[in-house]
Amino acid sequence: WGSLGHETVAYVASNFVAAGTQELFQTLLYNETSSYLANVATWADSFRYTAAGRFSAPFHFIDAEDNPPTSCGVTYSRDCGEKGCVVGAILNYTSQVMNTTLDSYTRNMAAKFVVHFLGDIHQPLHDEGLDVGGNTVLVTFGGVKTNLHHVWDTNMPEKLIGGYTLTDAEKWAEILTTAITSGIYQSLAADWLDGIDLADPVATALAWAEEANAFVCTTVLPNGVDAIDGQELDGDYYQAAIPVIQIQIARAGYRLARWLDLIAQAVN
Ligand code: DCM
Ligand code: DCM
Ligand code: DCM
Ligand code: ZN
Ligand code: ZN
Repeated sequence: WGSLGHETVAYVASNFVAAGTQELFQTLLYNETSSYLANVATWADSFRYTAAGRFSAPFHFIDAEDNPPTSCGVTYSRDCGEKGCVVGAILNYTSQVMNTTLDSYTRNMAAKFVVHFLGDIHQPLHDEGLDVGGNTVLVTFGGVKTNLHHVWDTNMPEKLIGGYTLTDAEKWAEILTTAITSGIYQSLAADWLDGIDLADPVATALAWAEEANAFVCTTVLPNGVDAIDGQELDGDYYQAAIPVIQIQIARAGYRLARWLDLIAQAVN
């Protein structure tokens, strides 16, 4: 996701975490405001473009070697490369946040990675290897040349909300929070937490990756790459994608809240 998506995931999570969780993460992140998660949600994207952070670039995705739209699926042993992937990164950085013998610099960085990677794993094209996660599929959106990955990360969320400021993210998060507590997601949200197991972060994250990757076959590439190659996607394609983007941001935020709650329970 772009900054709007990541910050919205973070705000949704802040709306659901327990008081003790908020306290722990405000301390780890040196931020006592209500934006303590949103303010660090895009840090991992800046870090990966620095020399010191290059190692973390593969941690933002898992390149499923499936065959959409015929066959979708994620396998840890097959798809998590030797340089790492988002599933392994969630495992490693979750363990670092919980390790109170580590220094606060390391745990601060780990907390920022966890907030970011739970967002990215819910973007369908971050769980797909085809055409470098859609990066080499050239399309237009509103007449502007871009690529399929960027359309999902940024163009479609920003068209929906009309901007990408922190305030835009906060507003979108309020809408999704209401949908979870009393709206279209109310009957579904409890199931979103099924299978969450802090003792098995790989199984937990793989289930999230599988669920997001399934949308590559149904919604991202329903008729294959050739059907959208060079096409304008601001039309029927956008209309079909929006419900998927909305539910994936909502799920990511709700699950991030529970994941941070479980971490805080284990640490406190
Ligand atoms: N980005 C950045 N610096 C750059 C290029 C991109 O911070 N030089 C950010 C903005 C994009 C985001 O990276 O929206 C995409 O990364 P990801 O989907 O891994 O979060
Ligand atoms: N950004 C974004 N959507 C845009 C333009 C920029 O998410 N349409 C992000 C990418 C950069 C950050 O905002 O990381 C700052 O962008 P800028 O330098 O364009 O203000
Ligand atoms: N990306 C991905 N899968 C890949 C490579 C990259 O999901 N195999 C994502 C990470 C960024 C975006 O695509 O969100 C652009 O990546 P980069 O800036 O590394 O080209
Ligand atoms: Zn991306
Ligand atoms: Zn990322």
